[in-house]
Amino acid sequence: MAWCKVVTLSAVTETAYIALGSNLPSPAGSPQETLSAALTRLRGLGSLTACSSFYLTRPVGYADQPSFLNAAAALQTSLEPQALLEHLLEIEHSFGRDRTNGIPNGPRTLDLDLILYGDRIIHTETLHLPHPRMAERSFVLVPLAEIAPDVMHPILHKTMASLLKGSPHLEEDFPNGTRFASPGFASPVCPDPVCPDPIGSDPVDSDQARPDQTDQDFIPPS
Ligand code: PH2
Ligand code: MG
Ligand code: MG
Repeated sequence: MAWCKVVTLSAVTETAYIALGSNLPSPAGSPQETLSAALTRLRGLGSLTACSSFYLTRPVGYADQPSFLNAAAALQTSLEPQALLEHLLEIEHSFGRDRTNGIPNGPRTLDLDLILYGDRIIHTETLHLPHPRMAERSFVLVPLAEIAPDVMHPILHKTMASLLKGSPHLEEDFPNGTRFASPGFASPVCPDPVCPDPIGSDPVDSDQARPDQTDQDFIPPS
């Protein structure tokens, strides 16, 4: 009699949301090429189930630097949060991220921030989930609400769409004409990302700008 043993491998997975940002050229090329290449690397950490358009955004927190390109991705992964964070830091490093320039919120080749990991609330020395500043950062909320409008913030108990609605700096951080999109690029599937021309063109109202931000700070990345 033959014995047949069936082994079912079922790793528990969770959906993590990652915010991507770049405003300096990296070994992969322009910020656009960097974000595309970073998304490809994220595919190695699980299943990339959604990625947003790329958005050109004003620098927040430290104005004297080029505009950022920002995006968000959903990653279904069996990696635990701390392990995922370490992979994200390693990817940043491989794209030339230099953490020694000492400017808080300063320019960077690649920033990969772990924003949400399911509904986990975590506070350790190296990791805070949900990301503590996500609700005040429209450069995080806009791409996130594009791919996950109904996902709940586990502490504020609001969806990404409703956090975005209440976002205080939306207009000035997103001067119109800063959304890069292509048909089929956004959620739910992630084809190989291609970034075509920006859409929209209305200029930003400079009266709306925060004191730390002026129109001349808005320099599209090459
Ligand atoms: N990241 C920061 C600080 N400021 N501003 C924009 N527009 N986009 C970013 O990704 C960003 C920022 C720190 O991580
Ligand atoms: Mg960041
Ligand atoms: Mg970061």
